[in-house]
Amino acid sequence: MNLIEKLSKGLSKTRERMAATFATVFGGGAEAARELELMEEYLLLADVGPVATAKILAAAAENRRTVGLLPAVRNELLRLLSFNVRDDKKVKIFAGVNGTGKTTTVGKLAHFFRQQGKNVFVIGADTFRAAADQQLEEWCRRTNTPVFAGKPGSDPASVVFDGLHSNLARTADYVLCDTAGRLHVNKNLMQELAKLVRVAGKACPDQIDVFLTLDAGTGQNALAQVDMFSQWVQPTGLVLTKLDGTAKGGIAVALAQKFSIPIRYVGLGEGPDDLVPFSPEAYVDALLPQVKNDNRRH
Ligand SMILES: Nc1nc2c(ncn2[C@@H]2O[C@H](COP(=O)(O)OP(=O)(O)OP(=O)(O)O)[C@@H](O)[C@H]2O)c(=O)[nH]1
Ligand SMILES: [Mg+2]
Repeated sequence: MNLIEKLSKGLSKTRERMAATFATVFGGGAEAARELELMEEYLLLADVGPVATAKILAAAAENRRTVGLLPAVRNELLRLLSFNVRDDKKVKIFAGVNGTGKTTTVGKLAHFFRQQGKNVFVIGADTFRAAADQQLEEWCRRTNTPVFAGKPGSDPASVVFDGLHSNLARTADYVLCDTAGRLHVNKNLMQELAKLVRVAGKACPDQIDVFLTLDAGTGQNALAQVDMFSQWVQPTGLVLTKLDGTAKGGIAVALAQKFSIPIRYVGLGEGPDDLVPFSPEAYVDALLPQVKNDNRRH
């Protein structure tokens, strides 16, 4: 299965929910007002959110006359989701709320980079959860990636400091750093994360990406998570996990509309190959229902 097929399969729950209605209305010459109503309903059900939905439909209104509503919305979505990704940083710190998929993403990304022949080093700075180091070590064993995991209870910033000053970090193309899950409303834990990122930045100036990991299934709450994390650290990228198991795949659009933080990777399952770099085209094609013959003029 190629990446587009994978993403398309992952988002099928979102898409299939209304595909039949869509085919009837868009393929059957319904009135323009009904099309608009349906498109709005579709975007809201996919969890694009009311603000982004209103903006997309307003922006699509102009083009709609010439190309039809569906292609106009498609263009607007592509515009929203296309980011200028600045150069890739060597050190990638994964942060996020508990259970969003940080450790799994580190494992999958290590696999992804290893397949490209890159040297990867992993730092396990989740010293909070008892079995965190074992989970990470198991992932690294599968991908043959060296890992330095901090002792349970130790200061995560010190773990990152030690890890980044090791020879393995120096010679690696990429260093992936797993951190403990934390609630965005817990001030102490957010301070701890800010310190960890500061320490990493001192060890490797200008080489730090902070990737905020979000569970696509949490819907609009993901917006609050980005908001709160951004008050403590500056996320340079978002990772949207569990897109395979949700009918709320449209959250990527809401995120893109609200924050100018690029979505970098999406998680589409629990296996090592189930992580793909975010592609706006693949995402939009997988999100929107495919309707044939939508070339009518209004
Ligand atoms: N279906 C699916 N499951 C995922 C995906 N990413 C992670 N998971 C699962 O989600 C669960 C939590 O993943 P973890 O990687 O442990 O999450 P975490 O953010 O490290 O969790 P904490 O360290 O406890 O905060 C595991 O069962 C993973 O297999 C994904 O893209 N799709
Ligand atoms: Mg974890």
